[in-house]
Amino acid sequence: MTASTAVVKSAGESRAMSNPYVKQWLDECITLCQPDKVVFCDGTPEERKRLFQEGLKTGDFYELNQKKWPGCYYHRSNSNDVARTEHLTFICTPSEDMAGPTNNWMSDRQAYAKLKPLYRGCMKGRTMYVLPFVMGPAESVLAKVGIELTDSLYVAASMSIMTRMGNVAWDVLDKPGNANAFTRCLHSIGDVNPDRRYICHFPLDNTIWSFGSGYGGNALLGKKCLALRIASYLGRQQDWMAEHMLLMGAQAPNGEKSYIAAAFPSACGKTNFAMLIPPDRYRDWKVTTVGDDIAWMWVDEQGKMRAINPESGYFGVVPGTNSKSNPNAVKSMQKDTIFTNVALVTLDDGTYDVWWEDSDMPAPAKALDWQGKEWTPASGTKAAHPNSRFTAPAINNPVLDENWDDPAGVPVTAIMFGGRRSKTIPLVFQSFNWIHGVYIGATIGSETTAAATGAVGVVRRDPMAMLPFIGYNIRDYLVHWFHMRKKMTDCPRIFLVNWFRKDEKGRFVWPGFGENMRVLEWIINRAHGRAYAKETPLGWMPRPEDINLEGLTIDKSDFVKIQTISAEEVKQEIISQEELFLKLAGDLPKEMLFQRELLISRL
Ligand code: SAT
Ligand code: MN
Repeated sequence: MTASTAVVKSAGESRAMSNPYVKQWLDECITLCQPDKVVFCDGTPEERKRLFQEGLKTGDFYELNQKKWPGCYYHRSNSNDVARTEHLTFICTPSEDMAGPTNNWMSDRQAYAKLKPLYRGCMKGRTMYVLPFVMGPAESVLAKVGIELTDSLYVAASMSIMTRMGNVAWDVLDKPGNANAFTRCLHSIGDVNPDRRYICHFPLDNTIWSFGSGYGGNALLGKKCLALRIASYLGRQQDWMAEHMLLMGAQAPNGEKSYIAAAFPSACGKTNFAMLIPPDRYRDWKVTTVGDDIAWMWVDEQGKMRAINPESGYFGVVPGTNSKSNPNAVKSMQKDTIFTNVALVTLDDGTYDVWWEDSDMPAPAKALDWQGKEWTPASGTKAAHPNSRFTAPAINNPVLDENWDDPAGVPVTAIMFGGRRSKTIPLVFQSFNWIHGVYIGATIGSETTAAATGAVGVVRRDPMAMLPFIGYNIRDYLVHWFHMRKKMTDCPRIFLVNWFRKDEKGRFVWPGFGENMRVLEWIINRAHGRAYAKETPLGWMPRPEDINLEGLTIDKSDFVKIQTISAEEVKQEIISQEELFLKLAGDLPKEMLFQRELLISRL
């Protein structure tokens, strides 16, 4: 440790220093980064308040009007730093085969050598925040501790919302045999230069080094980096799964409760689905949220699959969120929330308000846009960045599930895969069995939207919606999915859904949003062995009379239309899956080949 570093004495400091592994790693990182000051965070609401106050001075935060937005703050990130940078994200292992064909790979030694000079002295003149956190309820069999060292106030405040932070983490490390069981997360925003930006994962060392970005998925290292990439690697070693899935509860009028895990690629409405409000006709049903982004799943002693949400907050897309599209998200962000990269509006009394496209509020006459530039409705540009975000505590969610924090997790009744597909893929079908379900999940595709750069409407394969998040070789990941079945006495039923199928005039046929409840009801009834389905080449499908269509603007013939399977279109689909299969070259698990052949022969 350099003599010029001031370590702020606190309870957290003494707990950190009493752990020899933490102490040694911390000493190394302080010597490398040379911060002026080291602050140990405890994750309390009082501390978060102090971080916000500090941020008002440094310019990291703006305080919103506290009457309208109690406890809410605004943050603007660098305009070159507003989304995850998959091309700068690496799995760093001795052999390239460990990372596999879908990840960027760097040798671990090379990565350390490349990044060390970047970190050297990078925190001079800055404060290093030490963030001890737990992913998952601390008493859960899957709970994982991480410690993030960061020079970003925004990251410190955000992590205290998104994770269980503070003493709870030191307590887990103090249990016998746990002292060294933590993910070492080193983060610096550096000079936010994309040419010096690296998000590196070292699964063999349980280590993450992130440099040069302050954006959520790149910088809140508990989220995608730990809870998906590192965790998926650990899950493979330890027989559990880390998946990019929402977790929701659905309680039927008779009190029966089912839990569903669902994987949709980005921009397919995961957060909206996890907070779904049943339509009037389903008033006696209750839908509740366990999680909106990540599920960790394992097999319990009875051979049943259970799941926890490792996070304790939501980091959701803001534009398009309003009391029609997602009333529960609107309520979740009403207090104690950080808004990032939306538009900032100055009110008459000089306090600040926020605005975004498709919010409940009409556009303001003028505002500062997400880049801090003067904006008016005539500007012809977006005021809020399409990927602007809210960071809100889970406890704000009015439909938070009563078991969301239960260390025993929730039982998983069904797994859904989905994507945005204007043709070919029907509204809903069930896989014939687990292996067929894995094939369906592994081959899901989604059409690119205007929110992302590049051509719109191109189908991109995104296996299990995990393409950028699998922390090891996709071949082994798929084999792991097959292997998990062998551990279960009975397994969740697997379904594919597509809310986005269009008619010949290019209009969405299915009404979506709360009406997805009708599909959910069929899925739940199928999973419990109660609903009828007919066999088709793709899987088990409901007939119009098997789904409640009462009171909808669409009729049975519309329903038949979006359930139609065209052999020609499915053949095209199989051909377009080749792109993914070729990437896996000689490594494709045989089950995948068999499933494809069986599908072809069913046509
Ligand atoms: O990658 S982020 O966590 O920033 C957002 C997301 O894709 O869920
Ligand atoms: Mn996500």
